[in-house]
Amino acid sequence: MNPPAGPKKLLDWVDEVAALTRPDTVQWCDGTTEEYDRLMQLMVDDGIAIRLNGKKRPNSFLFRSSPSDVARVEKRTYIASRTKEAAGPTNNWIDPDQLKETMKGLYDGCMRGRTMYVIPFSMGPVGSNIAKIGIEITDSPYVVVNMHIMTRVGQKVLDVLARDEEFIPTLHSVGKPLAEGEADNGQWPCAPIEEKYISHFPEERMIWSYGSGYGGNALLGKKCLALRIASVAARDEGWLAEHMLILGITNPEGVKKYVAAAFPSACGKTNLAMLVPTVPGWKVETVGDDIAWMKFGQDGRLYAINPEAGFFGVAPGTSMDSNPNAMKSVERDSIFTNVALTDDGDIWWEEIGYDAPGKLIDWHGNEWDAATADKPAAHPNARFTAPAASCPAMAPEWEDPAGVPISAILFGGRRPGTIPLVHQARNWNHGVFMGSIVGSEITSAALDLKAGTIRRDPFAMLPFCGYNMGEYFQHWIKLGQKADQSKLPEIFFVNWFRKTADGKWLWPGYGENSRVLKWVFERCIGEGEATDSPIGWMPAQGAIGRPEGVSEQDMAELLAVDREGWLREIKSVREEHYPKFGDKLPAELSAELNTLEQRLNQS
Ligand code: SAT
Ligand code: MN
Repeated sequence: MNPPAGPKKLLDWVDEVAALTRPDTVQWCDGTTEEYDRLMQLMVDDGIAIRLNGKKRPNSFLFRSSPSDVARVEKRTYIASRTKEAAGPTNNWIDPDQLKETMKGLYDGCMRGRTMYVIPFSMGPVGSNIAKIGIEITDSPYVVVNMHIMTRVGQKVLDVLARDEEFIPTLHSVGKPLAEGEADNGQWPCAPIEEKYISHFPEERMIWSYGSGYGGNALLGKKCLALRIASVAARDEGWLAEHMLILGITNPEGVKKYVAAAFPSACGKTNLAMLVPTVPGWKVETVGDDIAWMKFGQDGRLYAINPEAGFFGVAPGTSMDSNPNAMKSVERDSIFTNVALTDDGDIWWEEIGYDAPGKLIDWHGNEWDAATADKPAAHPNARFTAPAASCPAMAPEWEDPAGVPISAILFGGRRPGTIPLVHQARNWNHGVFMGSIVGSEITSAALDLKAGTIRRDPFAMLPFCGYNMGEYFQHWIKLGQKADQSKLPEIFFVNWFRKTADGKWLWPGYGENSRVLKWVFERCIGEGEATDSPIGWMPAQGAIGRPEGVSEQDMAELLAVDREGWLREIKSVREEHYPKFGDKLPAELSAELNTLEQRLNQS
């Protein structure tokens, strides 16, 4: 595709980047199938991509990244706002001028020997008033094909751009220029860790990424734009950009409600978004599995869109048992990164639901034998990229530009103790309090935190909030104050991860979580029996059906108020968590903490 006509500031920026990075050629992306096929063939020919067996996995490809480039790198992710305070206590900050200086040095000539691609993309249905347009410049064809799936790319986006000229510029390079005659030779190009930068300039609404080709470091529409930069825009414009899945739930009478839910990573967000209910007659449909952009509509209700168009899901652990809809989504037209390859040209990963069929090639490209292997065949953060349209569970209205009205918001984390299966906030501020204390218990000693401590991840936004997290809490409280109280979503705290003292799961999770969703649904329509408790509304006895294999005693434990545990929780929040936010912590949240304590002490 030739350079489009205008807008001028876009063409100027592209010229400026090309002059700095000096690619061999510049290519504008049109988002067509022809373009996708051509780039895939190019990468197959270069030995970067492997075409999978078309009979088993039609139109699908495998990539293997460098072992030094397998996940987002939070250490190298920066919020370069004008002041350190604006970035807040939980983000890495560098002065923006200094960071630009450093990065311009790295970008200088960094695309030599490569093609520079210009990708016009829309986050959200093209033309939706909640959607935003971005341009990603990248020297990675892997990024282009992933962006084809994860976002909406192409001419339609340029048409909108020609009209309102607004776009978010995002610049990406793998950071591996090629000398004359040099080629990648099948090696994943990237820069060493200390040269990687995932940088955000919130005031300018701009993203610069260098040195990594993987996931959220490189697909800049996702965490960088749709969360970090969008959260800043949302604060300024009075809406919400959240790390939340969106699902629709329909009761046997055909009434449908929408739920948004935030969980830290490794809590099964994609599984919940695509859940197959065990409760007869109920249906769950997917609107999104990772990000929600929510705006108040004219009618005072909160409407959500999924800004993405595909799934970038963790492969290991995904099976016909844990998530049949995800398995069906990756049957064709998918990209796999760092999974294992079978000898008949298909993919395999740990806990895919069947044994490795004989010898495999692992994610390093080496032979792997289940009988002798001491390391997994797929990287634990191996991913599939699949079009949302391939998922059988998609709600028909998932691309509705108006979004879907949200009735309930769930927060949750991995908490073996204290937090019950579900409880409901008394009001909006109490719900914001719940979001602010979200966290998961540290299980692996790999992190230099003691096992058993809680890694707080408020709103599951800690790595994704583009500004001061204390101000982010304030923003949530302010939106609630301004809204029509009767139209605000109900807020719930859920926990699928309770364990017994001897380490056994108390709750089966997966499809059985529909029992909790059913109660949430019923609470939203003024049904669903609840009792008042010191921590909020709890399901009345019998209000949540008991899954097979869960004893009455387990059920009672799952739905009890653990007074001692909550008092410890309060202490930990008061002494270790809230002080991080200093005077930015809203007084409303300290007040909620005190109220909770009083109610527990009176109980
Ligand atoms: O790599 S992504 O940021 O897209 C996914 C994740 O790490 O949550
Ligand atoms: Mn995520």
